[in-house]
Amino acid sequence: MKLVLATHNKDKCKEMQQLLLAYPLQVLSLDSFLQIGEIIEDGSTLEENALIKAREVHRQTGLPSWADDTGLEVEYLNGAPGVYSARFAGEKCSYKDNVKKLLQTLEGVPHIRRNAVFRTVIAFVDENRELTTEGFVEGSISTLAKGVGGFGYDPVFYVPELEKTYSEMTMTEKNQISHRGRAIRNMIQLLGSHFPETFQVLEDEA
Ligand code: ITT
Repeated sequence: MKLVLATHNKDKCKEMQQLLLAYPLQVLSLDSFLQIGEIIEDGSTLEENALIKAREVHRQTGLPSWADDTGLEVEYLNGAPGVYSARFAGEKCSYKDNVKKLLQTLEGVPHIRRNAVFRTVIAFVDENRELTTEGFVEGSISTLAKGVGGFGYDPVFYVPELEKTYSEMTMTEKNQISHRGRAIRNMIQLLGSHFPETFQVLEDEA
């Protein structure tokens, strides 16, 4: 079975590919479909945006498509940047710009008020179905960036259970516990009932 990852974000792509490797799939990225340019994400929720991306890539390729929309919800900011996480510091901003803006915005805010949730919605679209699943992780925004791995807000997203930021984890470690890892495993389980031969849940994953 072919599956197109409907994202222009190479970092998200790598994490998704790692978890999909175990299944008999031909995973394609948008590098194989250069005609697909930027997709306007004008939904007001992660679910709407994930579906917009998966539908558009399915429409243009005719293949089963899988999209991820992710947001960081900071309690002190009433859930911002949320669905606007990519553009928190402005259009065309870098990961660093976003992290800098977040740390500046939370300057002086005490630890107990820095709670945050990282949330991912995965959408799968083919000619017969539209499916979505979610995964989230509760953590907090650290006062300093820490670690060298990951991408985006990873250097400042602190996971209390592991006592480190996402950037202090390997990709495998992050995928085991992350918002994206959870959403992906939920989608694999759901697809198991639609495509049992392809998405059998592996023994040690169950
Ligand atoms: P696509 O829409 O092409 O998939 P995107 O980068 O715009 O790529 P999102 O809207 O889902 O993707 O992500 C919003 C931003 O949130 C993203 O640009 C990163 O800055 C950040 N982000 C997403 N997943 C993350 C993760 O696992 N760790 C840290 N930051 C993440």
